Amino acid sequence: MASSIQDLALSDYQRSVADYWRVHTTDPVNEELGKVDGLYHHHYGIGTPDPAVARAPWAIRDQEIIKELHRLETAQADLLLDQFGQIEPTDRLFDGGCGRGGTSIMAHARFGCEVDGMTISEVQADFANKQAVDRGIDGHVRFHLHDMLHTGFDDGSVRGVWTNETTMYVDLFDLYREFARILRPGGRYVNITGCYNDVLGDKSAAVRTIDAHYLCDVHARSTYFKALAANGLVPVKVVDLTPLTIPYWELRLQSSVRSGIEQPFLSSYRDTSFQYLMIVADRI
Ligand code: GPP
Ligand code: MG
Repeated sequence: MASSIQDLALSDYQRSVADYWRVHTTDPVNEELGKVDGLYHHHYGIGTPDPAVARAPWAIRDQEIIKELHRLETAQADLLLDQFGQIEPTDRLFDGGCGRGGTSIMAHARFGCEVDGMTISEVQADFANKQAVDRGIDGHVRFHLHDMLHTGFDDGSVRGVWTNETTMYVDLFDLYREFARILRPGGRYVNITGCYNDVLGDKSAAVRTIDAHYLCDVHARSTYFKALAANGLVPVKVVDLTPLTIPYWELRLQSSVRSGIEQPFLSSYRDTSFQYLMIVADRI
C-alpha cells in the first residue's frame, strides 16, 4: 500500500478529490462533532432529534445541538452495520472510502472482526490509523492510503463491504466489479448514499450545487441497480432513508457549525429530486 499520495497512480480528478479532503476533513462541522466522543464521521445522520435540545438554555444550546447531530450520525453508522447481521471475529470487512475511520472503529467494536479501510486522502488515512493505535486495535483495524477501485485484496477474501457516502466519487461499474471480486460468495455489500431521482429526469439545480460543493458526481438512482446487477450483486433490501435524514439537516441548519450546504439538501430532499438511499446486496 502507498505511504504517500505521490505513490498512488491517480487520475487528475482523483487528485483533486484527495486535495478537497486534505483541506475539508477538519471543517468545523466534522471537527466539533468528532470531539464529542472521539469518533470522527464523514457522513450524515438519521433519526429524531431529542426535542429537549431546542429548549436548552441559550448558553449551552449550540453544544447540545452538536451532541445531537453527532448522535444521529452515529445512529446512521449503526443502521449500516445492522445490515451485516452476524459477523465473526475471524471475518474481514472492507470500508470503501473510510474517511477518518468512524464506521470501521464501530464495526470492530461491535463484531471484534478484522477491518480494512481505504481512502485516497493522506490526512484521513493518517488520522484513522492514529485512532486505531490510540485504541489499541491497530492489529485488527487498518487504514490504507489506496484507491478502492483497485484494492489489491485476494479474490473472495472479504465477508462484507460497505460504502458510507463515498460512491459519488467513482464509476459504479468499476467499483462493483472490484467489490464482487473481493467479496466471498454469499458476502454482503451495504451502501448508504445520496442519489438523484432520475424518475424526475436530470439533476435538479440543488443536486448540482451539492456536486459542486463536495467536488463529486452524484449518480442516478437507476445507475446503482444497473451496476449491481452487472456484477452479480443482488439487492436484498432497499430503504429510502430520506424522511429519516431530513430532521438531521433541519437541526444542522440551526447550529453554529452549519456549512452552507444545508438548504440545497433540504430543498432537494423535499422536492424528491434527491434521495438518501440504503441498498443491501448479496454476492451470488
Ligand atoms: C459527507 O462528508 C459528505 C460526503 C462524503 C460527500 C457527498 C455526499 C453526498 C451524499 C452527496 P462530511 O461529513 O465531510 O460532509 P460535511 O462536511 O458537509 O459534514
Ligand atoms: Mg460531516
